[in-house]
Amino acid sequence: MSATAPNETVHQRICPICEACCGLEIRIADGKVTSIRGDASDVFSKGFICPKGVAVKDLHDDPDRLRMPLIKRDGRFVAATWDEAFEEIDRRLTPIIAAHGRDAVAVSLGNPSSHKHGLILYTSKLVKALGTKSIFSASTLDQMPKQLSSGLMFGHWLSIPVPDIERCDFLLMLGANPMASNGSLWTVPDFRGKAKALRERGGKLVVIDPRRTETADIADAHHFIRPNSDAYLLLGMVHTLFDENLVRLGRLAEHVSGVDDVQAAVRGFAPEVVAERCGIPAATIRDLARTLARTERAAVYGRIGTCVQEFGTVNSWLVDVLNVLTGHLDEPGGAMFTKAAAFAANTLGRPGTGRGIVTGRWKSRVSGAPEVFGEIPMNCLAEEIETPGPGQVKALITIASNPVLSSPNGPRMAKAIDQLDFVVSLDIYLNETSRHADVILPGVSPLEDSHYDVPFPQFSYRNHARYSRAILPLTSGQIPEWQTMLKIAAIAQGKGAKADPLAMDDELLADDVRKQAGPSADAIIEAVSGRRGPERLLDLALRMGPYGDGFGARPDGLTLSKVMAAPSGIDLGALNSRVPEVLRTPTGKIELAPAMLLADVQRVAQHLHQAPHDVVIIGRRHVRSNNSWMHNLPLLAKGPNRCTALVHPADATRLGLTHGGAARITGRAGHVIEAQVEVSDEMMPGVISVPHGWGHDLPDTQLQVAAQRPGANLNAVLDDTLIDPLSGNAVLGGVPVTVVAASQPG
Ligand SMILES: Nc1nc2c(c(=O)[nH]1)N[C@H]1C(S)=C(S)[C@@H](COP(=O)(O)OP(=O)(O)OC[C@H]3O[C@@H](n4cnc5c(=O)[nH]c(N)nc54)[C@H](O)[C@@H]3O)O[C@H]1N2
Ligand SMILES: Nc1nc2c(c(=O)[nH]1)N[C@H]1C(S)=C(S)[C@@H](COP(=O)(O)OP(=O)(O)OC[C@H]3O[C@@H](n4cnc5c(=O)[nH]c(N)nc54)[C@H](O)[C@@H]3O)O[C@H]1N2
Ligand code: SF4
Ligand SMILES: [Mo]
Repeated sequence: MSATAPNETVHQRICPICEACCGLEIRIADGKVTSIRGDASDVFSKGFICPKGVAVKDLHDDPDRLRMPLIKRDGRFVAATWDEAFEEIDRRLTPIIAAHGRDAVAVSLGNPSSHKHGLILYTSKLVKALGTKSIFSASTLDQMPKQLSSGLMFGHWLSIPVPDIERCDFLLMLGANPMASNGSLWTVPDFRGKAKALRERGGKLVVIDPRRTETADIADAHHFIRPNSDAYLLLGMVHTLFDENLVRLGRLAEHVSGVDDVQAAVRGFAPEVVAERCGIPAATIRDLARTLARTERAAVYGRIGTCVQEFGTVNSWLVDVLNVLTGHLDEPGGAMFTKAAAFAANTLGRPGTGRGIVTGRWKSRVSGAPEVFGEIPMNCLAEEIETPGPGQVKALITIASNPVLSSPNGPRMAKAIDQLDFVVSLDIYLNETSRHADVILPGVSPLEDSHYDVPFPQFSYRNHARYSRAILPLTSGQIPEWQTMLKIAAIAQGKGAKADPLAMDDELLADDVRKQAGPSADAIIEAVSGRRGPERLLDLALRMGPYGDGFGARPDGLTLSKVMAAPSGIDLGALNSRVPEVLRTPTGKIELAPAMLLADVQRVAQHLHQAPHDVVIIGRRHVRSNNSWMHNLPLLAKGPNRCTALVHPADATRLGLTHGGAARITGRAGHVIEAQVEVSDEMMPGVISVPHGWGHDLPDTQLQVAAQRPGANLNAVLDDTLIDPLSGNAVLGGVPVTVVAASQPG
């Protein structure tokens, strides 16, 4: 913090909105934000920022943002004190647990919970206190396939390699649009600048996407791909590597097992066989494989477009199979493992070996979906609520989660949530999901909260440690979200509504440290005793982490105080090779051919000759929007209608759609949405695109700005029966729909 004008102060603050984790420079005068811009001195993001970072001011000022708990009485929300809210939760939740058991309480975890340390660090404590197996999250609408494939190959769910873009000379990108999303499972602020530098040094960026995206526009080449068919392209590329003798494991040779099994598995997938299925010519598939193999510094990166598919886990696996077989995994300029300063499981325990991962420790009650990373697929939540019998979900706690708009068959989800006996939402808005709550507990404004990114430094293009202090004091009467989580945890444990969250925090911390640190536990507990809550957990994690002071063992090492003293962050250097140290597989090898994935290749083979659907729908992202919840901020809401249906000219003609007219889109379950048509050859023929997160026209919400231009909910027409059976991830792209002009009888 430093002063400029007499009453203006300047603060550094990491943006909590998306995975780019940009440093913001925020000016405050008289308790109000006067400006937000990029923090040019931030060691990691170097001044880059997008419009959503600037909109943090609108978020803080938003009159619709909740600042007091709400309790539903006789069908209407009334403002309540925190004490009343917790008493209501105790009064309603405790009998449900007693009567129906712990699994009857489901938890739905949403995207923002991974961006707030108070939420992410306390989720496991709340879940443990609840003792429920009914855990659902946005992970199964997003990246679970990548987590599963990485877990199987490298031994931990978060050991996910990222392109070393600053040294890369060929980047093949599938199903990602970082020009709009600013990167995902890859923390890479200013992707545009880094892509430009790559091309200026003679490197190439190639994009595979059913839409010619903003990222395709700055690439050297773009290839349309039939949605849901990346597995065929990737198998064709792996086949080419073996077929043309291009496999070079390099340094990794002694650390990889299963190469022969992969070779056998891809035998039936020559480029000439798969070309028609994926819509990419065989010559192009071969050429991509050759370029990848022959470029010294190259990487393949696949993101959400490759995950939200029927073969999401196979796709995610094949991306890294390509990186390994071409010698690009763990090499500079290739796909590398970040070494985070705190909270990374792949820096803990004995290096180079571990327990690996397992799935299916339990199964979902209704459709028998295997547990993955402790979760049941979000696509199973509605049926778990609807289907009677022992273990039926009777209550729901949503934490920064809006499944009514974000999960497929949203209308069914809304109806299911409505039939629950009790719902608590920890949320900042009265929106499409929290309107179903009996109690809403408001989260705090990011400006009133401190910040340290827990997951994203594990996927960053460079190693770094950055902490932000709270800039403004808590609104009077408000409580930090980590304490709210502990209050609910205490209620779930039968300690009642009056339990002291600080005392509970002390107890939980002492238990954890004693389990991990054995004889030195007391000294460690004492050493961090000056802090509470997330800060204490962070100090512990940093000091025990790979750059930490080890509580005196390495006096020059990191502590939270040191990180706090650098408001624009500490740079910990470029990515370094980490194999074998990073591995946590039982064999200590990179498992190139996990049995579960080899078996699933059979399923890919069975669908090889599947004919294209008449029209399939995919989503898209826009830089001025963020999933379902930023449409109430004036700065982002202004400008043209963004919830449009993009349609290729040939499809428009065929379907009788006109530019500016409306399309009527119907999904399998019979739900219908209407969206304004934008005719554009940026779409692949046969594919239309509507962004997700819209549909703010549901009654009883409090989103005044969003309601003026509600848009349509893409997820109303998506199909919640479509799933990647391995990871439980929802299929959100390539879903067949019927489309007619809106004026036609539907
Ligand atoms: N069709 C389709 N559907 C998709 C996707 C897609 O690409 N296509 N993408 C999927 C993906 S990747 C994701 S991650 C999910 C996201 O879906 P969700 O996980 O449901 O997350 P959001 O839509 O971001 O909604 C966030 C919720 O958190 C609340 N919130 C915001 N800030 C805070 C805060 O500081 N504290 C608290 N307590 N609450 C807060 C918001 O009001 C909102 O209710 O959507 C998925 N749905
Ligand atoms: N502005 C903005 N930024 C965001 C978000 C946001 O909503 N808005 N959401 C955040 C979240 S939660 C996430 S998870 C990340 C996601 O970050 P990204 O993965 O970069 O997400 P998208 O921009 O949706 O890009 C996915 C691309 O996949 C393409 N695609 C669809 N189907 C297929 C297919 O079958 N094969 C291939 N190869 N491509 C396909 C789509 O056309 C799209 O261009 O973005 C984050 N950042
Ligand atoms: S890209 Fe935008 S939303 Fe994402 S962290 Fe940076 S400023 Fe925030
Ligand atoms: Mo996401």
